Amino acid sequence: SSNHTLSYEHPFPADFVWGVATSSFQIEGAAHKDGKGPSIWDTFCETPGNITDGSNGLIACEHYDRYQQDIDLIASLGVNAYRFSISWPRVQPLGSGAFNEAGLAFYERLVDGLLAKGITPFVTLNHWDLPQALQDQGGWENRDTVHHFVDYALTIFARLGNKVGAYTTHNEPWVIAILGNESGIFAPGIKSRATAMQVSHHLLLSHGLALQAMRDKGCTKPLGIVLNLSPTVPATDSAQDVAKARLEDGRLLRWYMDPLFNKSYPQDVLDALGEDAPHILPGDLDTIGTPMDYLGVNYYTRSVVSADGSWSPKNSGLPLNDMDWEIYPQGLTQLLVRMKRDYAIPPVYITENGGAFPDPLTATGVHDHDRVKYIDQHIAALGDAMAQGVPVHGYMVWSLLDNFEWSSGYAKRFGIIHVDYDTQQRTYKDSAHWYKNFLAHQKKLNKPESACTTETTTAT
Ligand code: PNW
Repeated sequence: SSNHTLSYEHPFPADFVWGVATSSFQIEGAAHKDGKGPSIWDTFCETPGNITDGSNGLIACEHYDRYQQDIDLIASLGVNAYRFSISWPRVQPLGSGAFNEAGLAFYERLVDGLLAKGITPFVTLNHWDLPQALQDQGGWENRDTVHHFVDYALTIFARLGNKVGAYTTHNEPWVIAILGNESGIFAPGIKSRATAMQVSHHLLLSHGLALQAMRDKGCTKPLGIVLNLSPTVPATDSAQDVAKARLEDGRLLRWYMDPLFNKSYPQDVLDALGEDAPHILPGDLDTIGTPMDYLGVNYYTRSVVSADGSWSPKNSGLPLNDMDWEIYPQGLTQLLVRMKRDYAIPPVYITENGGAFPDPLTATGVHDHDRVKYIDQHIAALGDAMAQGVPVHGYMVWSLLDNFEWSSGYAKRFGIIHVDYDTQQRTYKDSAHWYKNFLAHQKKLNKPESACTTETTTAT
């Protein structure tokens, strides 16, 4: 059974944000419904070989039509926050020009439905599904996209306004830039380092401009960005591995953290890029360094680097998940403590954490004890970071539902709630039961009068 007690030993503050997360393309389906335009992921799925199981986002979890049922599920967990993303081409089919009322109305219904249940909406504006029409004009490599994004952000703010608990500009700019435009394993499938780095610069620039524009229009809610981060360690202590790990840390973490917090790109990465470095206009770095209200961190695993590329997680000795990612909870503590040491960080939210595990649906449910253990250990690791003074304000599990796992299609399941893709039936996994019990226990710790022990816990 799910009898780990690690995380239960950490009393979290009463106002701590506990949530679950999803993204538009991965759950909504309804790819052509009510005027939605195509995104680069719709296009990417059409090329055989791009998605392992040949699937696409046409139906996904049918969340667009089942959103009320999903709100009820979210509420049943006892979380106080839900992180989701808005599909830009659903609200602006071509990414510029006319907006689509049906799309805007959908997200307004979703936000109102969450608020009615006391759940705070955390809205991500860009979780990768760029309108295809903008990609046809060069996508994020084209500086015009930056200004289109700001228009889109302002339209969302005009509609949802300060009802939303927090806005995120971009989810994981490293993934968009590097996996989408350097290795090309994600949409739009481009393989050019120069393009990737220009994309990363424009994502950061549009983030800063959107923050300024939204605040100018009266946004009082926390604004930030979400980065995918890991501690990056050398496979051996050879000088070559150590140097390569330093550079990869520069490309993953310092390339984003330095401009966001110190208004500069790391010189070692710029030197290594040479001709592939992005074009930066005067004033860009000031814009990118616009102060943020919070930083979102997605944490899954550590990153091990060898100069000759020979390292494999399979011989690391650590347990692996279904993606072959190492399970390394202490990496979350290490990462956060390092970030606090090296940067003047604002409040941090863990905006994604979780894992894919083989999850057979049996007659007695989905007994995903590996996921229970994973989540438990990572919440405990978060508690350890907070005990060392890292200002963490929230934690969200990836993901509410099994969903479209990008290049892996539906073959990899990250949900704490199982989805049967034939019937669209949702079923609690043991991890959902565990999370619900954990949250109820936290609530008890924070209400001493109703706690069953005589010890009292004071919320900070
Ligand atoms: C994140 N990597 O993606 C995304 O934000 C989610 O949409 C996704 O479902 C989740 O993590 C699980 O994959 C990533 O290879 C995908 O480094 C790949 C990587 C990192 C993040």
